[in-house]
Amino acid sequence: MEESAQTESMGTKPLLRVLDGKRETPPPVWMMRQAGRYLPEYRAVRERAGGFLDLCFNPALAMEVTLQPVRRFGFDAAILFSDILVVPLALGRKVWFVEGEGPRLEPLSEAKGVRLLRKEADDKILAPIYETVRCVKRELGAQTALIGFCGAPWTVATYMIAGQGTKDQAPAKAMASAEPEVFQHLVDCLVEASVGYLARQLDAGADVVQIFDTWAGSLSGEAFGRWCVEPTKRLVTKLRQRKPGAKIVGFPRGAGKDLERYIAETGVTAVSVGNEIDRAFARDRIQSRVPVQGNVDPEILLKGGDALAREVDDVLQTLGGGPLIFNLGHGILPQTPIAHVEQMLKRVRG
Ligand code: 1CP
Repeated sequence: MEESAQTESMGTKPLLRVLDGKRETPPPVWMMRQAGRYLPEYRAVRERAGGFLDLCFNPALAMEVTLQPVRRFGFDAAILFSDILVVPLALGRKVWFVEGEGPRLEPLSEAKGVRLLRKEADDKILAPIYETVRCVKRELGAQTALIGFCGAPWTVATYMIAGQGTKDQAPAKAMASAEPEVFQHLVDCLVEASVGYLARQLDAGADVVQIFDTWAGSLSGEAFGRWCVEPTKRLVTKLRQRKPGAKIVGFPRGAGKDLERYIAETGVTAVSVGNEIDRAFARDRIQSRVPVQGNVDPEILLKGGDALAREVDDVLQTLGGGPLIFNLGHGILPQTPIAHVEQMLKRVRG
């Protein structure tokens, strides 16, 4: 019963058809960070909610901000409103957000702290997020896909070790090279917790999940294999053991040419490509193997005008001949005018 209902809904959602390897004209569109500060209706809810985490853990309000960009722009997908740092929170770490600055965590600088980490996330803490997924799912139209997500083990580990965002991920890199077995334990905990977290989002109704490896670009060579590719591969494999056929989009931002290795080894269904990726390379070496999502430059979306028109046309001309999910190369910038998003959509949809 459930199986046939799922197959039926897959047939009607353009984004899921692309993930099955089909080409759609026009391509389905959504934007990374599509719920956020550039929207006045988001800022209004955010003010009502109190802190950022209060918003993430309030299913009624999180549902509302998840749906806002879909209502306003008719995007082909909604992305769950939450954050990658709820996983460390569910692993028992302290996490908070400083207004105007960003996330803060109690840093994990010592081996002892890492060894004491639990492997299982506390599902009681994450329950409101699964409730948000169920609520959003009920409200979405038959054509709109629901995307769940988590951070990749490497990226989440960089925040857990440093206690905040870092330019070059130096604290995590230092631990990974000085005490690789300690760092491996942290990554292993994150793989386990993330498998459970994504499986529960899929159980609650997410159609697809995305793994954000925002800081993959700070790894190269052997370290890229050990801390980006290998944990992602394990996450994908274990998730599919629990949820056979799960659709998984990988986003190893900044991976450059290592993207080939990432898709060959991790088993992700599709990849989201950042702005560093040459579009001809993405077409010839990546899209020939898996569907591609991306990669309008958020800085050009901010500028708008002719530059934006050229950027949209270039994505469509280079990548529109194969399975493409039209998106940005990274999150929308908060100062972006709404009119530029409208201009982009009009150009994509004709
Ligand atoms: O007060 C606010 O409104 C804070 C801004 C904000 C928002 C809107 C944060 C803080 N997180 C979010 C939501 C969020 N985060 C989503 C929601 C869905 C959507 O895309 O609309 C998603 C997918 C994320 C994922 C996320 N959080 C990533 C990976 C993607 C990326 O953008 O690279 C990362 C690195 C984070 C950590 C984080 N959370 C928030 C900030 C400002 C940051 C980055 C901080 C830093 O590196 O210093």
